[in-house]
Amino acid sequence: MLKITRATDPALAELLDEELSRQEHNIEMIASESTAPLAVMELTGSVFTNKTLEGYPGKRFQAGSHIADKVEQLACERACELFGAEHANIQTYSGSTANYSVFASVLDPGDKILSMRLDQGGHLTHGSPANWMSKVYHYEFYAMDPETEQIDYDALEVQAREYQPKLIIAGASSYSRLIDYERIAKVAKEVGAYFMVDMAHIAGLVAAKIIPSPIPHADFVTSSTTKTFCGARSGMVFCKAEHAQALDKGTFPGAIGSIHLNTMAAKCWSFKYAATDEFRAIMEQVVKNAQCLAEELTSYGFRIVSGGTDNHLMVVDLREKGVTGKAFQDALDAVGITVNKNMIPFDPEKPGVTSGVRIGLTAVSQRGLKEPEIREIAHIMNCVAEAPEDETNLQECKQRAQELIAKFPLYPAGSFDD
Ligand code: DSN
Repeated sequence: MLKITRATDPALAELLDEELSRQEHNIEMIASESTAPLAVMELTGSVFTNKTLEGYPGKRFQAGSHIADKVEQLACERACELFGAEHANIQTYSGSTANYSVFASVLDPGDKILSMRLDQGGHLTHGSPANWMSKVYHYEFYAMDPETEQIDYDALEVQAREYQPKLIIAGASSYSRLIDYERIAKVAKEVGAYFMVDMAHIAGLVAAKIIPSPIPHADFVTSSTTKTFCGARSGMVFCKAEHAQALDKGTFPGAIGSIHLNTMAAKCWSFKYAATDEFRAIMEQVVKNAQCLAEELTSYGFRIVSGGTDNHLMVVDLREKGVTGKAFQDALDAVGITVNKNMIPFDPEKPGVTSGVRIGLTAVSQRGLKEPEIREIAHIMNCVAEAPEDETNLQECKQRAQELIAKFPLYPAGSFDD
């Protein structure tokens, strides 16, 4: 696959080889990651990269669009069927631009948005002061109930009534529980707000009907197409038919320029693949593996935020183990298990240190790992936490991790041979 790069830029080809080897030999458990199927790789690098196109099928700004029009129409039809949506716009480049598309569709500068606290699971583009959206709109944030570490719906309702936002956002980057979309939709309707769900993390589980869908309840549903959806590095937005015109205008020309037709073709393939029994079986195993890991880690004395998980991820409170999120992340990295440090709700530590890590099960489930392997990973994690600075311990853990993952190839043998 890298034949020409190898000949023309050996230094870069070497970095690609190193990254392939890193992914192959490591146990990748970053919750926002998955492994793109080879068809997605193929289509992402396809001849559609060459075509510049703006507008919508039948209303383009450039000629030569009749074939691309068919791809976009097919992709939108498949997307709507897969998710049971009334309208899909799949021109956005990522989950972030999917969110910007919705803001551009229905909000004016200065409008008020109510969204989930970033340090309790929300997303950067939902109003973090570090994100430029915070300069455009006014934000208030809802929080977790300190007891349950789940969304405090009563408080959210009070906030919505007092704040009178124009948009309420649900959806998160590190929230392991199901969200009561119906309840939030009800309060959004009561206060006259639009309701948007960012399902980026859980889109694959929703597509496979493993967990409830936000589509029937929300005005807009945004997503990236990586994460549990296991597709191209891109985005998608769904909405009710009544908002279709606003969404299309808000997306182009409102928020983006020309389409990335190469990733659109890859998304089109994924919308077909996500309807298969094969994909559904992987998604089922993702949740089983996540629940297995949560139970095992609990048995070793780790505390799982909110007590468990209903989806592909969990946030683990490490305080009982006497190790910070950063130290545990680095020690796991040294043994070849990749996770990320993560704030726990009401975390006393700084964001660069944290008291927790976030662990996701999508990529390992795609590789075929099941409960016995997950139990072994939990045991390795516990050994690492017991002595994160002991080099001999880390070496032993690394050997066990490598032996385990070597039995589950990242891609079929020979996939990247030239
Ligand atoms: N929000 C980041 C994450 O969940 O890792 C990337 O989308």
